[in-house]
Amino acid sequence: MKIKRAILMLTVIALLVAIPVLAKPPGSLGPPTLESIVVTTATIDEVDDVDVYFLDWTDVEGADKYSVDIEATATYDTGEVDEDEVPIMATVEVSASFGTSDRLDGGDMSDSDLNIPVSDVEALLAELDAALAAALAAAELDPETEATVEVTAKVKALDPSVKPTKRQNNPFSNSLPLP
Ligand SMILES: [Ca+2]
Repeated sequence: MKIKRAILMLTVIALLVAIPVLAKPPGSLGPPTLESIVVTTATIDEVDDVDVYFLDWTDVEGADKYSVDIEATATYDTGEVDEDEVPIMATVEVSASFGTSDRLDGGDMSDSDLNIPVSDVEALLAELDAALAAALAAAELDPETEATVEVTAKVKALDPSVKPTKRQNNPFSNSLPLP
């Protein structure tokens, strides 16, 4: 009986010690000022005859506005294999940033959602195509080499009232694939 209680107490102490450590991700420049976000929704919608990706995420207390990064990644086979005969893959990535302060839907910049025009994402994919072509050419690979393309969105909360404001060290959300 006594042993059980001792183990329980040790567990409680371990939790108390672990929490402040977990609050600061390793390698960060300072403590994050705002908590991270979970992006819950990425759907295609139509607003005023314009096709948009509708992104929705969890509210963050104290957030003045939010920044959304769209990342497009192409993964391709380099035609080479490692020592275990496993094909060596390479990736090319491009990204674009959007912010709730640029929203055109009449909402508030602190609203935790955003419409991003599909045409903006298509422009990013065109950029990715060009970057992929350049990478294939540099590696002297067949320009028709097939690539797997994934587009994801991630969000972070911003609070410009916090000084210094130069680079806000808030954590990014999960990366949610766009449909
Ligand atoms: Ca929301």
